[in-house]
Amino acid sequence: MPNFRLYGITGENFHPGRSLVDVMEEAILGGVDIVQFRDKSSSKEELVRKAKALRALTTRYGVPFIVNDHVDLALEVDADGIHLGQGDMPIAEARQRVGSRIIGISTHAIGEALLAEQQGADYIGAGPVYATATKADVVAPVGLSYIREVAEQISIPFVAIGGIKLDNVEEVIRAGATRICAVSEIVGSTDVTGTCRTFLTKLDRKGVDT
Ligand code: 3NM
Repeated sequence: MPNFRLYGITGENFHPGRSLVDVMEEAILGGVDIVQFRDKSSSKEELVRKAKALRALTTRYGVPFIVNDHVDLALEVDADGIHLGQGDMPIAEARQRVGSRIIGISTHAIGEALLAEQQGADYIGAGPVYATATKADVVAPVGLSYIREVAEQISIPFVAIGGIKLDNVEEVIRAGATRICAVSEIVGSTDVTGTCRTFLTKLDRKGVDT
């Protein structure tokens, strides 16, 4: 799969009055280099409309586009991949459906991460590092120790997620994360582009301020 460092996920609740495409375009301009459409509340028609708009945007910028949960939707809009939760369809079944497209899966414990790698996931999410209100049904925070474990034991790309902010990301990076995802901190920002740039600067510095 293409390399990435700053993983952007949509979160429309965090930017009332601002369009989904505008906010994600600002994120891409700030350096988000993979975009996931995550939407737990829209109707089928709305999901298709939004996913198509994001597909057009990401194609324009040459950024991979991932759809959360909905394999049919991912195929319908020709997304580059899908992202699964632990409760979603098994990776083997997803692989049959999406072929060589990217498959990512959320993991919250090292056993899940090892299994995902063994079953052919292209990348994993590792989290939630900190408490988050963005994902309703998420497990308790797994902390930096999980990031250290994954960094040591997993060979496929992993992205740290969950409660990551500009003011705590350095310790996540120092724990071994080279890829970061933040939802509310990015899409809820009054300066989406600037926030993304600052995340990337911190990644460049490997979490060490000089
Ligand atoms: N997945 P924020 S945590 C979508 O741990 C998601 O699998 C998580 O949002 C996981 O950056 C999370 O606003 C929400 O905390 C992340």
